Amino acid sequence: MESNSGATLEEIRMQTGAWAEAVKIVQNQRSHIEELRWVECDQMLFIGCGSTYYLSLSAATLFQSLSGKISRAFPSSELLLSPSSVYPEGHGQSMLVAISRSGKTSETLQAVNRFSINNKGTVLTVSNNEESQLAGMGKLNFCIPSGKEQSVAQTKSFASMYVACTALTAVACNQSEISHSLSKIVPVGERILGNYEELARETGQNHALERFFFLGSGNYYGLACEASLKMKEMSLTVSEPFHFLEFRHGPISMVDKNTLVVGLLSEKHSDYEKAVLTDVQKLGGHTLTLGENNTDVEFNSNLPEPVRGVFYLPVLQLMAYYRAVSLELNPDQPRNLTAVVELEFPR
Ligand code: F1P
Repeated sequence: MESNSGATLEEIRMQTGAWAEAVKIVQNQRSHIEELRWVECDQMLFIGCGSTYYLSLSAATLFQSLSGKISRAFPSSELLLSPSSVYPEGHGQSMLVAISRSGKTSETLQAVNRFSINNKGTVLTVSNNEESQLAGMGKLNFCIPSGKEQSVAQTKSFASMYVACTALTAVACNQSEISHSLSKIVPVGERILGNYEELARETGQNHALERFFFLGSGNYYGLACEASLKMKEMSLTVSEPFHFLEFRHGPISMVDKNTLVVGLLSEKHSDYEKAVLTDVQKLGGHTLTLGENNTDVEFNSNLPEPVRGVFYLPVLQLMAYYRAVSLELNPDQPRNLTAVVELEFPR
């Protein structure tokens, strides 16, 4: 089965080149980013669909924690269907970061159009397709072509755009240590890929596991959502994400010996987070932890926490890939999915 599903595997394994390009592309526009009218912006909005919505969730949380500015994420469609939930009454200017691998998803294009026509503020875009409409719609456009993919499910593209959002946040928030640390992520990523592909394969191929939960708090919640989506899209497996401590409030009733709970551990609150996983183990469930150290998947990066988000992705992407292949599914072409959703909207 691996022979006809090579694109996804290659894209996951080769993603660190796209991480490096993302850092470069953002840092090349450093002076333009610094010139944006950040102080006049009342709120940051991050939007996307599917994977790029989950990316937005993580990016908005990171941006708010480093800037102190209100930062929220929405599915692009909410700017069209529920604008009152996006723009508070009497609010001033927003800064919109529109994220899309293809740059062609019509909900995202329409949301940006509507935002601009209604003078809501400044638009920035993050994508992988320099020929797309979206890549020309922002005041600044961060396009990472080496993140482009053949596969339908996003892996390296997601990671490249996530790194771009981290780099953008670092420059916008004047966090020079984080900007500098981003130049060191590639060797760490390559080491993680090299050290843990076997673990990802064994876990993915373990058919005794029937359902998966991904737990993450803060900016790791969006990444937990994305990891869970990979499991669904590629391997058609029942999978759900939760904020760590939410798991005890109902979902834990699903735990049995056929359950794997994956913990995207933070540095600050790992004691609280590990306690949830201990509860899972007491109920006979299995756990897998990722984090800087003292975890099943150790990053050992010695880099500041805000740059570590991307390190959670490769092993979880590989796990979904190997599960799909072991179930004789083609991860390059998930069931019922197209790479881009293009809809007609009334003008
Ligand atoms: C968004 C997206 C993908 C998903 C699916 C449909 O695309 O939701 O995340 O895998 O194939 O489209 P994009 O706007 O990021 O190109």
